[in-house]
Amino acid sequence: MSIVLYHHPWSRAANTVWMLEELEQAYELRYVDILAGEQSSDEFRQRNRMSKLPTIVDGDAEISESAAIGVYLADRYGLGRLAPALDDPARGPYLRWCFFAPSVIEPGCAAHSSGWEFKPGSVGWGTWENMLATLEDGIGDGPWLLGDRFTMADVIVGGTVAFMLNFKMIDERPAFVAYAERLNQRPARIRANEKNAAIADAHGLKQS
Ligand SMILES: N[C@@H](CCC(=O)N[C@@H](CS)C(=O)NCC(=O)O)C(=O)O
Repeated sequence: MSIVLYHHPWSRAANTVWMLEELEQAYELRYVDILAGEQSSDEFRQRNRMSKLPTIVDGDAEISESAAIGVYLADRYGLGRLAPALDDPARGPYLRWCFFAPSVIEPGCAAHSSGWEFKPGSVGWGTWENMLATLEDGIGDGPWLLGDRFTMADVIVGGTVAFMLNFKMIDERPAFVAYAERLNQRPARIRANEKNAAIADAHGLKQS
């Protein structure tokens, strides 16, 4: 039985397609028209009470939250390959980066672009400068967050960095741009981009 991904190409579910392509797992996409509000239907809310994409169903398991989906998929289908094994010393840094995207980069960028007022010591993402510098140090010369080893952390963090660069929500530091360019060359990302674009076309979606 293949994995079902509740999907819209203009959502974080587009990045979940990339995760599945990296893992070379069979999957099917179920289109949820988030522009028409289908994510708020009673049927979809049974799957994800937050009314948000992505959500996956894998046999009896239902998972939402993009980073959790990435960690789940890599452990289940890529342990020792896209996820360090449980007793591998790289496991800690790997998990740190997987959680850094949703808990530090995303709220940090939202706070910065929206001009929120907050005390950096009281929020999990701290200061804008420290968040950027930590990310820049983490990427370093790469090529990946764990050095030569590409992992699901790169799909999670890399997808977020690429999104933030695209929407000009993060500084165009050379390390970020070079990292996004390296990620763009991955065959799985290219395949995912093609699939997402084909679905957007099939549904008549046009970027304004
Ligand atoms: N924390 C969630 C956020 C998911 C999220 O915000 N999804 C957006 C699309 S990228 C969505 O479904 N929006 C529809 C809505 O809020 O009505 C995750 O990382 O999966």
